[in-house]
Amino acid sequence: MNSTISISANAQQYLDLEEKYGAHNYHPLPVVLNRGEGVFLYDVDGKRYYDFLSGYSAVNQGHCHPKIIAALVQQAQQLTLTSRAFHSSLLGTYEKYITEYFGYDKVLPMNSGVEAVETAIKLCRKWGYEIKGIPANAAKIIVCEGNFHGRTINVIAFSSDPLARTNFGPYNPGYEPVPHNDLPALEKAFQDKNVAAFLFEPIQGEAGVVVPDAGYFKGVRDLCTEYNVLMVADEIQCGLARTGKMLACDHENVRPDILILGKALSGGVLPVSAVLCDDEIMLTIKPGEHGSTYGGNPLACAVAIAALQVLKDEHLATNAAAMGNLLRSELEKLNSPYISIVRGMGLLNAIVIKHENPNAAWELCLLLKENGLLAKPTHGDKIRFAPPLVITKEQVLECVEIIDQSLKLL
Ligand code: IF1
Repeated sequence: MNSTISISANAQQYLDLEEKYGAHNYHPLPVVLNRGEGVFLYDVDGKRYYDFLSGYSAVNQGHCHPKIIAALVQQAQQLTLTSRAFHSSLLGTYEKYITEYFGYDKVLPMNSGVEAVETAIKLCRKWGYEIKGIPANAAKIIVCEGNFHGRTINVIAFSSDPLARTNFGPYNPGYEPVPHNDLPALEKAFQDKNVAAFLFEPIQGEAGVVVPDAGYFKGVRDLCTEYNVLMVADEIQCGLARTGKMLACDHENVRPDILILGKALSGGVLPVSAVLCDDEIMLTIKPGEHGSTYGGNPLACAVAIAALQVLKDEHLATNAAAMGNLLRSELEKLNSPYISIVRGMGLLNAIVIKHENPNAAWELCLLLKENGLLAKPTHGDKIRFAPPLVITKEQVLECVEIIDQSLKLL
């Protein structure tokens, strides 16, 4: 096996600009993209790739979906931002649409995913003090080991990933980790009367697509109800049809007390996130107690309505379920000596690579790139396979062929 980093002089010039003028907070694959359409990305030399990352599940509807772009362009020519100092004709319309779509009393619109997570944490604490009666400043939030909820200084306080938290201290208190997929550990943590909430990803994405045992979501729901703890589902990555249901929690017909959405809420067009919950929780935040310059802006509202409508109109959850089953079964049929595990739900999948070379996952991603498929390793030996949910059967089979050919070169 040899390193297969090949990049054109044309593309190299873009890397050089980033190297010189940009922060070095990522280590991207050596590819420079300038166009996207559906499941495909195109580099500056016109080469076409299957996108098996989907912007970390932000592009569930496919790149530059025409209906989402049309909504963006139309609204962008009319009104993009009023701030929340004034009302806009779009906000209430969007709020009605999305709360009826997911079945909650209210929504608090934000921008990035981590802003929505921070908002949910603030709601949990407010509810804890003002409704549950937790003593002032004593509220605890239970989180999962291996979590990823974003990169703000508060959220990394409860990250278990050294990369995400080392040398960013001091770390905010008030969080206690338990293993994901461990109901007895969760119930033990709930013995503390100061626990306000349990914040978790139904399926842990960054940890390498960790799918919990059947019954876990239902077990979490029952424990949260029994101990009067808010069940907070971060569905920023696993939601919005990605796992073969509109929400990952839908696989067990479980309704979180607080639902956090982001990423594909805009179809990859601009940052849009949202926190949904019922009045008892949402109305603990009073005017002036929380906000955001761009939160709920008319452009985001128009784009989010279009993005959500596409998920339903194109039955993308059903397609994700079917194509995910096909992808996993075809990958298993390869019987590659280098794949130790194939796992996932819907089109949120990962393979675990076993190879004497610790860089094998990265090397395989370079080979996949050469063969026309873009994917990225996560935590060393895992590679996420998460194409846009519009992928067809023929395209899945072509991608499996690319993966097979690349594995043989490893
Ligand atoms: C990066 C990871 C994925 C998320 C969940 C909240 C957020 C994310 C479940 C925050 C964001 C992104 C962030 C991006 C890479 C990507 C990622 F590798 F970082 F962990 F998807 F797994 N909850 N995930 O997955 O949303 O503020 O970014 O909009 O930071 O490198 P955000």
